[in-house]
Amino acid sequence: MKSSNIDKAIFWPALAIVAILTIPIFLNPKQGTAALGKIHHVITESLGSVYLWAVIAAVVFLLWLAFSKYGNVKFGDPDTKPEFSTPSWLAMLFTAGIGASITYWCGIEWAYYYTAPPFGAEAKSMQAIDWAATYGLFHWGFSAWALYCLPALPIAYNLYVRKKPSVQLSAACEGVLKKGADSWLGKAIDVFFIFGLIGGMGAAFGLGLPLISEAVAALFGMTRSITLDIILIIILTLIFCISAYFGLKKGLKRLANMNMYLFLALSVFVLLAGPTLFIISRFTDSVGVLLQNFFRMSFYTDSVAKSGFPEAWTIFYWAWWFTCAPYMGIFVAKISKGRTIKQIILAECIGGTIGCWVAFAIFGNTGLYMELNKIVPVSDILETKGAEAAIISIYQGLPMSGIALLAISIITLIFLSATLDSSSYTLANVASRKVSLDEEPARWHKLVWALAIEVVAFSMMFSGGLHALQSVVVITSVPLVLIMAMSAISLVRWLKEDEEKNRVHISDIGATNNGHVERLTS
Ligand code: NM2
Repeated sequence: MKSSNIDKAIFWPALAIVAILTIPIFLNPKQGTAALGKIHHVITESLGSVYLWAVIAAVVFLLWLAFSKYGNVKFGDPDTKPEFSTPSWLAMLFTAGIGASITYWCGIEWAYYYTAPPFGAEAKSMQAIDWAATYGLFHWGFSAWALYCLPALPIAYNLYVRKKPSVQLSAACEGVLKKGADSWLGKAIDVFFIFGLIGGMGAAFGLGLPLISEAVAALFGMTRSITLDIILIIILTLIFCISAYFGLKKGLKRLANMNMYLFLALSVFVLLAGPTLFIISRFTDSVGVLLQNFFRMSFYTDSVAKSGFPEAWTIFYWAWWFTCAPYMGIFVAKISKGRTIKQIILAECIGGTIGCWVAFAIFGNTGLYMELNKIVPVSDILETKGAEAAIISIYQGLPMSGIALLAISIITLIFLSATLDSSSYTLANVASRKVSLDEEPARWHKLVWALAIEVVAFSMMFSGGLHALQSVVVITSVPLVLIMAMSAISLVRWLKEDEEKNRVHISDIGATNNGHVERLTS
């Protein structure tokens, strides 16, 4: 691909808003972050409820779609067989959507809720323990995966049923774009997609890097420093450049898959070496608390006591899943030829949830056990030394902690390089004109987006840490709430339109040709 293939109407505006977001932070970290915090506050104050309603709407919409007559609509011709076996398809779905951020949050999320619980509970009380062990399952459960799943459907429908060779988010919204994906509104959608993804992946970086840094420091008995952080960023960028310049894309993909097995092995190790019975019974308890309170948690705005919990956590998390959802949608669409709407919905919402729940149950409850039994003062470490040190202290409380620390550093490092590679690839594709599905974007173009992600991550790390990160994620997610709704409406329009054009009821076709909808006119 030559430089002339850059879509200037997408590339420059996207780069410009990333610069507008980060330059003030670099110029004046304190004031820059405070300004971001203000915007964040205004958004969550005024739009907080919108996020909560949007997520529930996504869950209800997908439930309806999966079990409606459209659930059997197949992505491809009636005789199209799925490209990948179901187990590897499920594994790919999970690996694509979950990266370094799970290695971070599954160990420590509970501690924030334990010390500052929701619903007016007293810090470190029995109720706080219940919420602490449960909220992680909520923020990484089926509501979150419903957001991930939503864009995959219109993108895949456009690709395999309408047979349009585009995976752009704007193309997935064409059903509601009067002037098509090439209109200014279409370009704006792609610009906002880029903006959101850089915020979402920047956040994964802003958390993952300090975690590796802390683990490496603990392994070698040093204290974590900016120099170590910078060395690690350089190593990561080098891995990225080597893979991009020497065409090691397949190698990196294989490495990312192996990484999942490594993470699985570490989970089994922690399950067995940690408090096995507590993990299982506390998880069981938490599932009960979640099912009992699902709607309460889903609609919790804390409108009178105003503890700030929903804004700081639930809305931040929904925003984060929103920012990464279209990227996930593109990937899922590409690997889901031959699957049905219902299969994708169930695979993501049930399969994805189970994957996250296993990690949260094992790592989170191990930390909680250490805290409650005074083996490691996790919450004190969180308060005095920060989240990374607290996560590492949990590993240090396990037998063979050196191996566990080495494993978590390698796992997070590989997660981050794979994320850098695949998100910069997607960003470069979206910011290019008429790239066919298999055409590779220019290496320099990928490098620009990889650097943009790193710069955003750096700005978060060296300004307000978690607060800056939450602000950036929330700010970058706003347009995506509307865009995701547009893509869902677009899908329903297409489904109805195509059903009419066939002049046959889809469920009637379902009996004869496996639910595939064929457009007579395309
Ligand atoms: N989510 C899952 O690399 C990553 O971990 C990004 C973050 C949306 C919270 C995904």
